[in-house]
Amino acid sequence: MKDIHNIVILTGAGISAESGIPVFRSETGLWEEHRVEDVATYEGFLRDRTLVHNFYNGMRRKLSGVKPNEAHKALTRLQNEWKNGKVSIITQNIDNLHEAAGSIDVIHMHGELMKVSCEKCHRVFDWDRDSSVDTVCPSCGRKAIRPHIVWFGETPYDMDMIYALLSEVDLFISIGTSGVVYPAAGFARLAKGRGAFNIEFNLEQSATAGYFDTGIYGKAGTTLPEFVDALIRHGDLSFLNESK
Ligand code: BJW
Repeated sequence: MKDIHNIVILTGAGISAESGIPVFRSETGLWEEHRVEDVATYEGFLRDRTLVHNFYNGMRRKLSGVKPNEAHKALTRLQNEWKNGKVSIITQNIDNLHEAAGSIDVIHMHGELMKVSCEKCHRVFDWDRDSSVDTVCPSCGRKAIRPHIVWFGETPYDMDMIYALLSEVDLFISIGTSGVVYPAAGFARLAKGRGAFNIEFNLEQSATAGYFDTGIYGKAGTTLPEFVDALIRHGDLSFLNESK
């Protein structure tokens, strides 16, 4: 097994499930009362801006009582204690639980619930209250505020930075994502192409399980802290062979 320097971590809704935030693709998922087309596309926003503002207002309010879990904390520990290279966290999640756990430089490729942006001047603002069609942009003064969320058909954020990280990754770890939404679902294949060792953490095999060298299945709040502890102690993945 090759030496590990740079670690890239991709997280999805499953890492926040044990904090009480429902995942997307389940019977009780986040879109349960709405069609995805209505609340997760720009066309849906054009059809009914009030509905979409209120949908994300509800999510933003719920987030205020939510705390990071052991999986978020384990990633912060890895960032703090890994001395052989860089640990980069890319999240598809719009919650702020990685930051609440103390992680730094988190890339939110699908946007952030605690931010809004202006459709006219394109500035982004920290936002901890409700927004509506009448909300005035703090910068240009126009009523053109939208949730700072990447909807289907829109370009995710920081893709240049993400591709640069994936071009120098030695260990790629995917946690709690179903692997059905692109471009994130393609990162494991890119990392493999670069020669990385790929590991997925999930309750079950994801749609992209074929691109992973190994999978660790169970709740991330239990499996991830154990893995991070072993990785920091060994400095490599030799413990994976020992545990077989
Ligand atoms: C646990 C656990 C525990 C549970 N422990 N695990 C046809 C083919 C290919 C692609 C396309 C296509 N047609 C259109 C596209 C593109 C489209 C796409 O991928 N569509 C697919 C549905 C087919 N993608 C886009 O439009 C994206 N943009 C784009 O591609 O632009 C072009 C471009 C590409 C590259 C460079 C430049 C330009 C934008 C995608 C935006 C996604 N936005 C959302 C948020 C919506 C708003 C909201 O309501 O919040 O992001 S959708 C939603 O899905 C959200 C998530 O981030 C994302 C991924 O979901 P995630 O995180 O995987 O959650 P789940 O619920 O699916 O899975 C949870 C997992 O956790 C499960 O596996 C569980 O088992 C596990 N789990 N508990 C460990 N305790």
